[in-house]
Amino acid sequence: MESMPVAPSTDSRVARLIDANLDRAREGLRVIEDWCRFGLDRQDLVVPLKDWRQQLGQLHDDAYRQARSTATDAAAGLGHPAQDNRSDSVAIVKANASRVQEALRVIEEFARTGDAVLARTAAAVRYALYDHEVRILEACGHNRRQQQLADAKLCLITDPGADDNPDRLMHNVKAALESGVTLVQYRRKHGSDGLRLQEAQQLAQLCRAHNALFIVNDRIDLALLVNADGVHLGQEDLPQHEARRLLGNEKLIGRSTHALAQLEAAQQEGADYAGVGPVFATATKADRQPAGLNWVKEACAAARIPWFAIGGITATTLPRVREAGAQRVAVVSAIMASEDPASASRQLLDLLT
Ligand code: TZP
Ligand code: MG
Repeated sequence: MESMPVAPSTDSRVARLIDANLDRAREGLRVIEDWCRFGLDRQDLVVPLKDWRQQLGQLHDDAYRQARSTATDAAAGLGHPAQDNRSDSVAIVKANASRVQEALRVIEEFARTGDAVLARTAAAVRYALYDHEVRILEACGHNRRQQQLADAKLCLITDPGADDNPDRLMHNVKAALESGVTLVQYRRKHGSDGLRLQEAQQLAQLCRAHNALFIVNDRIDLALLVNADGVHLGQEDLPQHEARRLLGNEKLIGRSTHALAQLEAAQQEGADYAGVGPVFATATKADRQPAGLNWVKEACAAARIPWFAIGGITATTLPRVREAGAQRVAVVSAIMASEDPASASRQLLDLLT
């Protein structure tokens, strides 16, 4: 936007106030912008922030700067205890968005008569920032989950198997979480939705208490109902774009892949992670031919997103899967069918470090 001639207020107190709030707004925008750039790696979120910062910079007239006098500002350097509690990026984004919104509102009120262009710009940026803040906070949630997913080496899938016992389900998942498992996927192909909802709710709570990610297989509706961290979809489930529309921008979407073209499609469409299998024959998926270790090697060469080898993986077969290039694996039976799910989990985690 072209810089317009400014008619600075004849009242130096107003000029000083506008100067302070332009600084505030520009600084706050820069804090948010740098997190979008370096923390989230989201150029698309950076662009409007930079534009707003520059618009305000161009309207930051010398007349305002000349009124500046920090030395005589009675409130200079005053902090607030809340500033010390901003430990995470979400809190920093929220605090700075509020700071910018407040500063812009002050500018709007006081510039209206003396500098209509500045007042209008402040109003426009303030409104646009309300929506942009929501998008940034969604990106923060997505980014946090992606980081946590990338750190996870072992995914426990809770398929109940032949011995479908709800107590055992909870007991085994709890044992796995206590042993260091940080990613759980709820999968139930048989049974009622009432049961699914109840189990998913309990597991979501359990995972939250252990700071583990909780993903729901197949069911976006259940994932939303229990506020899960994401969904896992197969080749025959909803396409990525539609799944994303339903699920929102904060959550993870995983996709099962059985061949290279499927993995390439999944990552091109924006899946957050992939399942790669079945590596070996498995009773959990008896209908599917194993794809073997060659598929793991191929996936390893092509993957740009985190991926989990799956299918017949046990402490015995895992070393070969690792040798083929897998850094992450997903298991059902190796933990769910184990007499000692805690030590089974620890053993698998040890083999993956
Ligand atoms: N997808 C490919 S193989 C498989 C799924 C869900 C089942 C893996 O189960 P197990 O018992 O770990 O072999
Ligand atoms: Mg499915």
